[in-house]
Amino acid sequence: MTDDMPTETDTAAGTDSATAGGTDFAAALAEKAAIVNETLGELLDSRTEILPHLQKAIKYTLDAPGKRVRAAIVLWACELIAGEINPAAKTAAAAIEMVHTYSLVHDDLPAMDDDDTRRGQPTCHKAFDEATAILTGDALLTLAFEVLAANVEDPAVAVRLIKTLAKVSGPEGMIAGQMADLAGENTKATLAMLKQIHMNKTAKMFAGAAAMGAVAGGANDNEIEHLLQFGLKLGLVFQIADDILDVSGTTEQLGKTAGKDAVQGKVTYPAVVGLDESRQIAIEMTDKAMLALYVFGKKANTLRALAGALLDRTR
Ligand code: GRG
Repeated sequence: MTDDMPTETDTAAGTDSATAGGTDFAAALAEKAAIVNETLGELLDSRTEILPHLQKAIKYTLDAPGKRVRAAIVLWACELIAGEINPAAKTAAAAIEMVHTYSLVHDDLPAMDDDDTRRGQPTCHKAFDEATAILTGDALLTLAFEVLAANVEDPAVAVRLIKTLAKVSGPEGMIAGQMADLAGENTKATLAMLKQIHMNKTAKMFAGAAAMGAVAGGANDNEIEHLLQFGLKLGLVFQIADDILDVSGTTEQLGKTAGKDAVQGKVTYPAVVGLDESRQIAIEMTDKAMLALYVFGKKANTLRALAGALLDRTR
């Protein structure tokens, strides 16, 4: 669906991407991030048997200033469907943030991307040690599924959320993308390979976030499918922007080491098609993301603003 479902009048055409729906996007994201942070704090504080050293490392990584984009998408998608954020959406948002944070902790390890800086502070294995960082990632990953099972009231909703998160983050999702990303280093990649890596490594988590919010909000299958497609396209925009920022941004601005992709011979959009073409593809993908929202009309303006903001992001 979606790719063949245009008509400009159905989309956000003419909407100012940064202020769609009268929304100041940065403020809207900050508001959602605050809800996510509060939920993460409550969920962690109620786990009293985590050993202090592990608890410290988990808090160190989770409390660092991540953007909380995936978690915010869960909340926005729920709001779109249900008209409000419910407890299941808050738990789902916290769970996807935990899985995302685990992936960053493991990605930064010497065996993977070997990085010293993340979210503007020393990476977990630098601040603690490698074993602690491995266990911190493991703890975040397992805790995410535990909180979904334990804290989402309706068992049918809980199972659907667990299934979705496992699917998009697992061996047919983010882990597949990470594997292909590592295997692709210093090889001559085609555009098709690049798309496949970005789809798995990044876009599926965005799709999962949108679908989880929809499920938490009680969406029907058609609504879930449209939000899933929106998330996939949005995730691709996010990753292309990330590739571009790695070339054009600074370490201070990004909170992680800039310029690493070229040094490591990563398969990125700028490496495969150049900067100008990368930007063009990101713009086209943003349009496709917005088109997937046409069924929701003006109610989806915040998500449209998100797509515009991610295209133009600077961190
Ligand atoms: C280790 C299984 C495993 C997977 C790692 C997420 C990932 C896969 C690797 C991190 C490196 C990278 C460039 C991933 C692509 C996705 C991405 C741009 C992650 C960074 O997400 P942001 O910018 O980070 O949302 P914050 O810190 O804001 O949460």
